[in-house]
Amino acid sequence: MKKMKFGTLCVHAGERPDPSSGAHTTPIYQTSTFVFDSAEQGAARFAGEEDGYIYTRLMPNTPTHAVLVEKMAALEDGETGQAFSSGMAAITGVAFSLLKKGDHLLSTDAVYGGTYELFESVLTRSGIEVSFVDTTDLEKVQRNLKKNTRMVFLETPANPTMKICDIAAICGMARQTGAVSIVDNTFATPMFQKPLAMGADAVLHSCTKYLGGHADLVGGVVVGSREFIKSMRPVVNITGPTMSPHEAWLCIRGLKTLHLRMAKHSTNALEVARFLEAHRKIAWVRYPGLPSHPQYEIAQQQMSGFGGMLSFGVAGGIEAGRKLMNSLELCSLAVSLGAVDTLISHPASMTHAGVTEQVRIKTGITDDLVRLSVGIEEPEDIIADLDQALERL
Ligand code: LCS
Repeated sequence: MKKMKFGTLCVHAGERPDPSSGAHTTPIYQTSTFVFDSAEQGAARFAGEEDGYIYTRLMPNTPTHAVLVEKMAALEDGETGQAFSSGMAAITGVAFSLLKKGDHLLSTDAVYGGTYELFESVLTRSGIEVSFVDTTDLEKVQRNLKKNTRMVFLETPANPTMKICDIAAICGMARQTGAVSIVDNTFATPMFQKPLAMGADAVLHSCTKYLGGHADLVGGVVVGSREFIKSMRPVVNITGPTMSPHEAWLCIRGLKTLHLRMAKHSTNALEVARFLEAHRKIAWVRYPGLPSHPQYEIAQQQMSGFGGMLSFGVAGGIEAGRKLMNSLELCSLAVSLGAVDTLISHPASMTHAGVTEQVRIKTGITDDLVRLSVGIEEPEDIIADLDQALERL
């Protein structure tokens, strides 16, 4: 059958009637272990000679997880995937599967604060060399690739600066050096950006965000080739970053409407971005769908839509920004993103508080930066809320 369109894959990929009961909707396999037919079968599964379930911590976890990763592999154009208990667990799993003492990691400089701290403190403490590079500058990327560079990590659009880097160009450079390239696709989702098709070796997500979509689960997922996912088996099985079957089920449920939600997040965010850009009390706005975005052209080339995230600065700096955040009535003052409702936060004092001021300023996470995760409410209501809060400044 011809490969189905993205929205159809969101609904159908991975789905099948449950083999044991015929249940139409994937059951939550809430079990910690699986019964073997024989001692020989148990031994064959442990030896990797036979596929099948063993124990929920061990890959491939449970049939609920299997549906989730099959759906995600279809959406990202990958072969298979692995679910994790959080986005951070997914990044940790990939990093420890690929890197050992003496290896070098090149990462986008402006990444989610947790990712920055993992790379900057946990990995370096393990004897791994890390360079944070402005990946919007291809020359800088080339200059920082070394003989021992084993992993290149890109986050694009980046949290919260919305900086965009050229995935195809950088993955090509990484390949020439013999490094594996990984893209955090949390902000764009596979609806708007397909890193594997642009040359990445693996793509990962915080499922907590748009994939789950309803701010009711914490999870992560990695998608790539069968070989890549298999290579993570020792670290995944031993360290135990298991997603719970219930979270896997919630994520499957969320993914069925990903295409509808992302379309609305995106049109809403563009309207909100235009409103903010035209407002006299707003100093600047960063949204990849606005021609004022510094990497607008790359965004046009490698993204088919621009998602629901934007950042802006209020004239009057952080004090005015705080007043704005405290005056909102519809939008919730909360971290995380990708929920159906609009969330607003202040990265310098919240998600990126663990990043030193010097690094924050250097990477563009300025004190006046306010981050907005535009929800799927009607845009007039989001704009009216922002407008009344701006009027109070
Ligand atoms: N990657 C990106 C781009 C993220 O924004 C986050 C979390 C993660 C990975 C980690 O995922 P988690 O472990 O939380 O599932 N970003 C957050 C944020 O901006 N606010 O709260 C969490």
